[in-house]
Amino acid sequence: MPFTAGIYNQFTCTCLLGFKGTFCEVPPAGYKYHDGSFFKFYATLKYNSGAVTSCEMNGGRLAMIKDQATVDFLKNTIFASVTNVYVWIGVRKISNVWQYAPTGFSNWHPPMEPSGDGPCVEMREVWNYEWNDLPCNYNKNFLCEIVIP
Ligand SMILES: [Ca+2]
Repeated sequence: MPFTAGIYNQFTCTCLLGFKGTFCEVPPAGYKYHDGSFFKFYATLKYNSGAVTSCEMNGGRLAMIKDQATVDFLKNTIFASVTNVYVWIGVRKISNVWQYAPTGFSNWHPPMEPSGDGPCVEMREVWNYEWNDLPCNYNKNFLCEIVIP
């Protein structure tokens, strides 16, 4: 922690939604940090639209996976104690074009995905967290991300 309490008392931090502490260093409950973002797995079943709303209400979005290191973090940390995960992520097909994180990273399950089932995307534990496209009106758990500006 690069801060020392008490020597910066000439200002007050305005925290992002859900963050607390003198320096807003305390994330919302259950969120864990990796490489510029906080992630949380929600073990609640929702349609994709409901998952989007839940993430937004908590100050974030459905998670965008930007690289393999993030996949490894999720596997080893966020999903370490969860089994049989089918989880909505934020990748979407809009006007027939897949919208990825700015890195362009994708993690489709070979050889058949994306198979054209729908514009929403889940990660599947049984596929080593590779991706499946599917319709948005399934009930799934979901993964939210709060990006630190
Ligand atoms: Ca599919």
